[in-house]
Amino acid sequence: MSQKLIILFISVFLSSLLLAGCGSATPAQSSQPAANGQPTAAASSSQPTASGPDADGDGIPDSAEKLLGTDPNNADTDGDGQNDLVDKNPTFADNPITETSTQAGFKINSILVENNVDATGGGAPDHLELQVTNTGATDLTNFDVYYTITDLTTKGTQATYRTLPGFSLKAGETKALHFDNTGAPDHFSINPNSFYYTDPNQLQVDVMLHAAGFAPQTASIKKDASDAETGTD
Ligand SMILES: [Ca+2]
Ligand SMILES: [Ca+2]
Ligand SMILES: [Ca+2]
Repeated sequence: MSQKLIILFISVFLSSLLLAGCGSATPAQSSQPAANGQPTAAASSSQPTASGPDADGDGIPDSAEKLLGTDPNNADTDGDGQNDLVDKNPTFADNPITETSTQAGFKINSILVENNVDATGGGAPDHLELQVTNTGATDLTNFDVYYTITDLTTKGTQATYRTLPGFSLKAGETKALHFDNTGAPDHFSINPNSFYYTDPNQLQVDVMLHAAGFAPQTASIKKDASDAETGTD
């Protein structure tokens, strides 16, 4: 009897241990994957909304920059010196160009916002492009640009200021100046979330180009609604 009882007690004890083990193993297993898998997955899937990738380190996740219309690759989208996170109007800069010189050192020959072509004459993706000629006898450097993009339907305007480091024009030289995100020489970055790329309405683009010590030059062009590739603008 006592042996049977002992065996019974042992078997009950072991069974209860096993049951308890199973009982605790089940939650442990469900919490283990939850700890090893779920939370990781949850963390990575919640990251884009909680913090998410922030390519330019301005404190605004890339996904939020898209919603805000700000540049995920530029901490100061409008170039006014204020970080996107603290800028009350991060897509609109006041024009800081205060040049007083009236000497015309260069001219803008043409402005394009669509129907662009590459160097071989083949079609190139739509982008803002200026063709500029140095009309003087002095090499020009220290260019900067201020451009506005206005939605002609909603009348909303985005305004950007940029210095153009590396862009220069020798006396008499003609060059194209591009605003896109190819990173090629004489190509300067543009906000991929700007009206230019996201707004299907007709847009008005106004550009002021400036070289230090010379009169700013301006050019304007309309970009067709819905990105229609019509006309020769
Ligand atoms: Ca950012
Ligand atoms: Ca940014
Ligand atoms: Ca800013």
